[in-house]
Amino acid sequence: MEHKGVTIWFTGLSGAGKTTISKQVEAKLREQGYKIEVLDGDIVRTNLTKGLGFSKEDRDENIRRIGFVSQLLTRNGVIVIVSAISPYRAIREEVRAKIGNFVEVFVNAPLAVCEDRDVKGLYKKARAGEIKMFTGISDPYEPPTNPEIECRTDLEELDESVNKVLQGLEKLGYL
Ligand code: GGZ
Repeated sequence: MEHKGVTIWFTGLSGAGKTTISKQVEAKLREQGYKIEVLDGDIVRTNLTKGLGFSKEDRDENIRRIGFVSQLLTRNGVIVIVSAISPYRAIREEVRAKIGNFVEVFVNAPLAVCEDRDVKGLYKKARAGEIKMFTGISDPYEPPTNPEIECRTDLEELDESVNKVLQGLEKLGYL
């Protein structure tokens, strides 16, 4: 029998660890033979949502398109891993309602920690005003009120966060 599809939606600030955790989750699930697709904001913005910027309107459009593709894949039994800041609660809820089999993972690290990591140097640029509308600095981030899973990447090891996601999926009946 075909496996039940699900969208695992990682939301959180830039540098919180969404991509890092999702890559590990992807690898573990692939090892176990699941069909997986990954939609990472960073990459999707070079094709599916190319040309969109970071205004509220454009971010919502970005999320809507990612959500649409996730919906198609999910209903065909794929495990979809989305990794996008997705800063607005309302659009996350809209996408959740459309997809149905939806697991929200809040990748939570305090802004100060993300800024301190500054892996890509974007926070520095945002502070200098070189990047406008940067999430957490000059643009809002609305944390989930009731995520299925929360990873505190400032307090947990990567393995712990990854296990939390896998165990959460199992508990919810998706694995
Ligand atoms: C936030 C920005 C911005 C602004 C460029 N605000 O951590 P990254 O670098 O590699 O991933 C971030 C990515 C954000 O794209 P998303 O599709 O995830 O955003 S959203 O869900 O809000 O549509 C970041 C980089 O692009 N980036 N400018 N102004 N992040």
